[in-house]
Amino acid sequence: MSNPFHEALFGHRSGRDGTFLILPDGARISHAQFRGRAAQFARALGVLGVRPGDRVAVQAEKSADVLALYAACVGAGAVFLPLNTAYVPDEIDYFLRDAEPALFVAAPAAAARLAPVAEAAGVRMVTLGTAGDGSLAALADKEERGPLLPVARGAGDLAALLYTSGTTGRSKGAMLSQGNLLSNALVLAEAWRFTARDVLLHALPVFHTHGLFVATNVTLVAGGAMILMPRFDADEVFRLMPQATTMMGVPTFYTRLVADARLTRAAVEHMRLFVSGSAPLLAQTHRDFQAATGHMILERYGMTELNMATSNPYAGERRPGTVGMPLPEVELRIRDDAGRDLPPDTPGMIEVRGPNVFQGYWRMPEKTAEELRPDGWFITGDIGTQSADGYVTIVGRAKDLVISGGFNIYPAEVEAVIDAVEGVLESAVIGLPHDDLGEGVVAIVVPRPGAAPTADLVREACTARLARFKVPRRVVLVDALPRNAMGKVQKAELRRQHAGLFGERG
Ligand code: MLC
Ligand code: AMP
Repeated sequence: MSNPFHEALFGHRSGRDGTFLILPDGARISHAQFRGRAAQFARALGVLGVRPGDRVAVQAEKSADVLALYAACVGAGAVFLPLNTAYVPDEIDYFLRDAEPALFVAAPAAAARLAPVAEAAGVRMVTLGTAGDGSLAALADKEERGPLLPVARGAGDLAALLYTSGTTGRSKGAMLSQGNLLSNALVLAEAWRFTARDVLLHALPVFHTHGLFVATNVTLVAGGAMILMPRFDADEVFRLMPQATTMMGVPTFYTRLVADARLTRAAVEHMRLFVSGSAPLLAQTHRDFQAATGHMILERYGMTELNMATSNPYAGERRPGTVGMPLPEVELRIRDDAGRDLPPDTPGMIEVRGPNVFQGYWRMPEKTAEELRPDGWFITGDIGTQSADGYVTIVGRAKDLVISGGFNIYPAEVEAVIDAVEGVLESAVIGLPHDDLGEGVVAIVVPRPGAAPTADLVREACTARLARFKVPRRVVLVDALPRNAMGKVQKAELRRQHAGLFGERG
């Protein structure tokens, strides 16, 4: 039976047995062992009643087993729905009700607090730990490791549902097909010259496009290996780097490495490629990294709905401050508000079309219609320019979005929580320059007349209902918010007024 995506990730490696995963303690898992574990999970999913097309929601800590569960979903034709490990029960509640998964996989440590959430949503819950533990791992252990006959799936079938917040508050599930993921994996592996000899230092989370699809799929189609670090930790990066050939990271990884005296030419001697994305890499960081190591970081641009859209060239000029050129098979255009194509170097809305572009938002046809044109062009919400020789530069965002350490925060969601705090009249959430995270989340809060809500109260309310990375690092109380003639809060003005709030290193 045919399942081209499964075939690309796992098929061509059959009979070969190189290493796929290197764990921080040095343990190795070969491609064949990984396929065996994935086959066990796929069979366990069948036992649990998961059918092709069903969603499998997963909020579990990074581990070899989580990746094997992802691989199992590809083979079983299930739709993988990874969730940020920082999400709190209120947030999980929304995803379970909206996606209606057949199964929810939680971390064992979170089982007690999430079981009632899953039960209320009518979703079966199992657990998966990082050391082969959890009820799902126990079920998988009982299954055969022998080769899996993958469920037949085509390019248009859904492979994953990744939530990305909306500017008006409700998170939207971006539907990614097998064809979307497959085309991007093949294009990137080729563009960045990944081979079976590569060893990727993997310090990203595996619940987002960057760590899951870009890093993992590219390594799998190339038949290479990954050093699976639980999280970014500079000491561990320097300890493990000598075994690696490549690394992918968000800009915060690179600013932290650049600030570290251990970043030298000798330390990166074995490396052939450093990739950055998910947030803007300062041209200065690019230059500092090159001065310390001799390496030009390769910056690329993408988003959940698109996978990767542009990349600086592997062999040609990697231009600092730009995100390079559209990838093969990907079309990109820059337009003004009236829908006219703009000349080179003129800022406008970036639109993208190609086999990488998602299938729409889960059960939100109106939202889909707002952003995805009938002829396939996706309106990114990013403002950019393109030079005459093709290089794209992101110069701003039309969407109200903060990117902190590579995680997206939608102000509307945080403002809704703050506005419900007793004594708060209204609020505006903005991102301000932050040396470590790129942008730090700040809440500008107007108290009700006669009330005196404290910054602590506001932060506590946010902590109870939102993942920690969304919680404002600073809360500033003001008498009124600046508004334009239409009554709209002027966030650009707020960002200007408070620009220096996070001094050195936030
Ligand atoms: C952690 N914290 C953050 C944060 N990460 N706060 C704001 N922004 C972040 N990104 C908070 C924690 O909740 C905690 O808060 C405190 O900071 C310290 O936590 P930590 O775990 O020690 O943080 P650290 O390890 O330093 O994490 C920072 C980081 C990490 C940058 C290494 O966030 C990270 O790995 N980011 C990668 C995100 C990513 O993969 N993005 C790709 C999206 S895909 P408290 O209150 O408890 O002290 C995409 C498409 C594309 O965008 O183009 O790729
Ligand atoms: P996400 O929704 O998490 O996929 O985030 C996608 C957003 O991250 C894009 O719309 C951009 O605003 C931003 N982004 C990704 N890569 C880059 C980059 N290299 N430079 C600037 N912004 C980026």
